[in-house]
Amino acid sequence: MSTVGIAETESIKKRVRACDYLVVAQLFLQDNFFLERPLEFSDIKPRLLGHWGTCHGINVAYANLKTYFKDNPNFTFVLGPGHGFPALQANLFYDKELQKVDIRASLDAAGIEYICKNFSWPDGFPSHASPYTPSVITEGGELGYALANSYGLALGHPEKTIAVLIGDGELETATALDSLNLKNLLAGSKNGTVLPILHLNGYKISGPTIYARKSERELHELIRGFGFTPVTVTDNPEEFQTKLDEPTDSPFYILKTEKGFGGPVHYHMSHQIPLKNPATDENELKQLETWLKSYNFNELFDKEKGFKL
Ligand SMILES: Cc1ncc(C[n+]2csc(CCOP(=O)(O)OP(=O)(O)O)c2C)c(N)n1
Repeated sequence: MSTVGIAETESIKKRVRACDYLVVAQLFLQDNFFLERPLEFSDIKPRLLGHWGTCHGINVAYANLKTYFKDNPNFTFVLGPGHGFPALQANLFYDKELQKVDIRASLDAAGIEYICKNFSWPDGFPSHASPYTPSVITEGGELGYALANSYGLALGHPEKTIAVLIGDGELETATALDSLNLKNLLAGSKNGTVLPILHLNGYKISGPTIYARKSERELHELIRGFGFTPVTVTDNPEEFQTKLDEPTDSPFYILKTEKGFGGPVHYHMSHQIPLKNPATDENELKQLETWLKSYNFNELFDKEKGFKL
């Protein structure tokens, strides 16, 4: 059984909802961040640039791992797909990490307006993780290094636990795939623990990923061949927490999500911006408003009192 109770799994669900909302708000909105009036064309950023598809899964992984390892000061979360930056930014904001380096990112209404308006904006935040992002150690655009970096962080630090989220497209890079062999090099008590998590959302940009097209048996045997034990998790926090808590020799987690889950489409078309013209197309504007409202953010956040999680 998981050491995390019902109250905490409920709070994980709420945190994921809040961060999903903050992702969509960052990608699309330049005003009306709390939907206090019907959405208008002028509320939408003139140039939409960023990635939605991977973000729900990142929010799920972040919320579950941060909750499970909350009492471990030596825990680090490493994110491979740096294009999922709006999700990383939402979580850094939520954990007040962003505020430590930028006081404008305060955990209140003004802070939410600040991060949303300035995402992918001239002189604001970039669209990908960058050296301006707290704790980022390599520029976020190039896939492949997350696992190698994680083993590097663990090297000579037995006290450390590093969970690393690797995209299923990312694992197709030679760098990421060969980095699985680092497990053998770094075995032993002098180094920390690396917990790889494959984000199996099925697509890389417009194409299916190889790992999502393998049978479960073939994928599991591949993972076992590298010396890990495959453990499948979904966005259900009760299950995720229980699996994290199960004693497993060298676990390799497989997080199964639908790419773009929660948005208007759940597949490769959701990789970047799933609605192209909400600033000019009435129908798309309505779809965006329905999407934003589906998170019921006002139930999670009060402009006066802050988050109610
Ligand atoms: C080395 C490298 N090759 C190609 C790209 C272009 N690229 C950006 S996102 C992406 C797809 C990533 O797929 P995945 O890792 O599965 O992430 P997700 O589907 O969760 O977005 C690719 C190929 C890149 N950023 N880096």
